[in-house]
Amino acid sequence: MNGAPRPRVGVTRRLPAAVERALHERFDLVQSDATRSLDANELIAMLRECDAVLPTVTDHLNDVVLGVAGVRCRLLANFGSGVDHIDLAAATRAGIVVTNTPDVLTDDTADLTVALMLAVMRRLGEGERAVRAGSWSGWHPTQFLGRRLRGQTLGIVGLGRIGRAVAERAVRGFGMQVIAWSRSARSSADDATPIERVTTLDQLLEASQVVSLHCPLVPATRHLISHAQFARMRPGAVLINTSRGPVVDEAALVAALETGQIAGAGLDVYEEEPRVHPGLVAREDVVLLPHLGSATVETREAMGLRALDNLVAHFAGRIPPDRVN
Ligand code: 8YV
Repeated sequence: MNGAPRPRVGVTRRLPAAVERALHERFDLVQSDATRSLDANELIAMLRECDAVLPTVTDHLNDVVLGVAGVRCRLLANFGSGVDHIDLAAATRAGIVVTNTPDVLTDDTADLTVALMLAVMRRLGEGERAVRAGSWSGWHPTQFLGRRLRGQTLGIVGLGRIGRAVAERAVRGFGMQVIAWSRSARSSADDATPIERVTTLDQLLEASQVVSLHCPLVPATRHLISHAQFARMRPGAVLINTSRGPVVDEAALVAALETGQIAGAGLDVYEEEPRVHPGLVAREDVVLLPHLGSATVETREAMGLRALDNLVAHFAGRIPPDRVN
């Protein structure tokens, strides 16, 4: 060991062991042992004590937290792709670089989206609950009949990496037709998967049997799907959300389900996690998962190592590869 002090890195949650080992080899870690997220005062203390912080989606790094005096932290190496829990403008004002972990979670999040599509369309939650409750009376020709995916139209809102990966699975694996709408008009020239781009969200909602959300949460996408949008959806349609809870107006979703405006929903994310709207919990036609999109051993390790790459680049004086501000 030479005498140069190692950078001090704050880690807000326990991470997969391989990631913690890799971080430990390079940095002095200030790590929370708590199984909960840090509160504002704890986050501020970490920002003041550390050269960089590795936060997760449950750490609310808002303008108050990032605007305090005496912050030593110069990098927020987020563990995850979405950075809506970080006020990017406040971070920039405070001279803090923010990075994320794209790519590595694309496949797993797309897989989970397909799992939710199948679960809702084939009524898996309902059937599983019946078996567990002992209320299953045996096979019956018209019991728990769902809808097949093949031939249905899937509408993808937000055609980024995950949206494209879902489209690929839907077309190649399930014989669905895919249409897509994005706020940004990115070229799809590189796509081997046939995806028809529509020019308005309403067009997509009116044509889709399954609507799946894959846009980031930014001011323009908060409550992107609300009363007016549910009114546009087809009566038998279902909504899948593996992006961010506040993209959907949950009260409007409950109303749309109650009035039969739509036929079901599959959700991995919620407006105020971990709280789930009681009107959703009560329904059989809704499948509810606890924010599992990237929750595999492989991906959580890869996310940690990608955050490590950003830390290493930063402390080597380079621009981190996944800079977002
Ligand atoms: C992560 C996610 O579990 O990457 C994201 O944006 O929503 C999830 O896959 C979460 O962000 C971890 O902090």
